[in-house]
Amino acid sequence: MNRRVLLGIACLFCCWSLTNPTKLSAADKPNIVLIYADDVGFGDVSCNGSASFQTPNIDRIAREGVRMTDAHCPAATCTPSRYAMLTGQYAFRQKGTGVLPGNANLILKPGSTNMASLLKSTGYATGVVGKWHLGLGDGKVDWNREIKPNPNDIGFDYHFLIPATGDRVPCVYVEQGRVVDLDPADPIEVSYQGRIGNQASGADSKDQLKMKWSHGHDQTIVNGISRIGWMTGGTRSRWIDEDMADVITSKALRFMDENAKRPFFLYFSTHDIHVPRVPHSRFVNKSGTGPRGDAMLQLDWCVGEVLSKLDKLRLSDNTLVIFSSDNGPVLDDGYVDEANEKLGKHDPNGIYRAGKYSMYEGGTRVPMLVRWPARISAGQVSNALFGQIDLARSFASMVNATVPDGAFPDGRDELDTLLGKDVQGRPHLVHEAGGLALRVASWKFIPSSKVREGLGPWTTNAMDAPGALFDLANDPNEQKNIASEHPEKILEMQMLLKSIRERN
Ligand code: NG6
Ligand code: CA
Repeated sequence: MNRRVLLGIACLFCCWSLTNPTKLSAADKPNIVLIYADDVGFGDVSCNGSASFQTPNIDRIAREGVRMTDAHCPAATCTPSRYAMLTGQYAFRQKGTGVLPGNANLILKPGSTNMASLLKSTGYATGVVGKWHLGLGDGKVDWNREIKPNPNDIGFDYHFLIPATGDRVPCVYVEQGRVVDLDPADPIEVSYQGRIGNQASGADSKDQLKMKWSHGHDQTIVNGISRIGWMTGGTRSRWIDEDMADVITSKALRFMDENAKRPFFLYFSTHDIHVPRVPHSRFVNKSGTGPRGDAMLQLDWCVGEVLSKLDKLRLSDNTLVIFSSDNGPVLDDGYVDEANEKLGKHDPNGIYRAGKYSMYEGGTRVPMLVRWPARISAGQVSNALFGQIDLARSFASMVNATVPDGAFPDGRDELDTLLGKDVQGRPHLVHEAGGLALRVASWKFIPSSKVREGLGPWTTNAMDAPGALFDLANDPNEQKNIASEHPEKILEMQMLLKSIRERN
């Protein structure tokens, strides 16, 4: 080939690259930092309207990128949302994906494709830091040895985990398959069947508690807080809740430092603002709304640390940063922490109805902020319908990876929506909260006869058969059930939901 022909090909390639800005060559693979907060509602961030306290670092992502107003986690609780986000498969298709106990086995199977394994196969360094809640090991977990399989076996090069939740035993960190700083002379045992050992519990030693439980959470006391489940041993390894944000943030920053020279994917899964809400003393009483708001300030600090690390490493321009949440907000989720009493005028769910555990919008419509200066113009607001279920396939598209057959079965390539270019987004989306609800354009169909309501877990709202239909364009707060006026729409949505449900 002569030089002219080569030059011509190079020019064509340049033109193609410029006209296809979302398709990158391998050398341009952006870093991906997915900051996944816990139980943060649509209205808990000031860029979505929280006026009670400010979240300037979280807001910075929106200011420098896209703020999505109609983005949803797959489910209204943690485990199914995370399972679905990482596998691109709705959790209802897979048994055992409900909220897991702290000794559950790993529900992502080694050998099957997930977001991390796909990115790893294209050369990414992959890490998960923070809340896991997708189980560990296989069979009875022995916390005193290497626990396998663990995230290393499903596509993460590095992990530093809160194994389940902050309110579930074992209250220890797991790094690369092992409990951190375990004293072999003080082995750990965990039970969700019945009491083990002779440690104080929340039920019988209330005087030892620094934060009282309101429902559940009355078993083993760790760090003055009683938890769900029983544990003995591992005294030296037990976490201090007040230090948790500092500990996990430092691990996230270290992962970025160590992988600054290659494309990396960091799944930074914060504990905040899940219960127990026990932020570090530097955030206590700073939000004016009690521990829940203080935990939001702490979360905002964590986000700030991540963003300034990217600045310092000069990686901000070519890093896709996403901030979102695993389910909607909740006030009293089992501890007496004044979440209701100190709420004031704060609207954790913004203008939406209900929150965590609910099929109403508040259950799954979460903050979704996306920044990638090299490819996304700043200051956009997108009202496109978007589901986190699409993240894995969209990342695959972004890095030009081939998705293996059968992987990410419910996910769509919504990269253009993520980048603010497609203003429509998904044609339909399933919400999972016990039962299933369906969105099609602005229509919302809730077939269930009982739906959790409010910002606490224990209230239900009985609906009239055949369920409820709302037009979110006119009624974003889902107040006016127009099912009886639109029997044909109900039928159409029932059929679509049935066909999605039956698809494998
Ligand atoms: C519930 C817990 C709640 C929380 C939730 C899981 C009780 C009474 N309630 O069972 O406190 O831990 O599970 O939250 O135990 S999630 O965000 O991880 O899904
Ligand atoms: Ca959650």
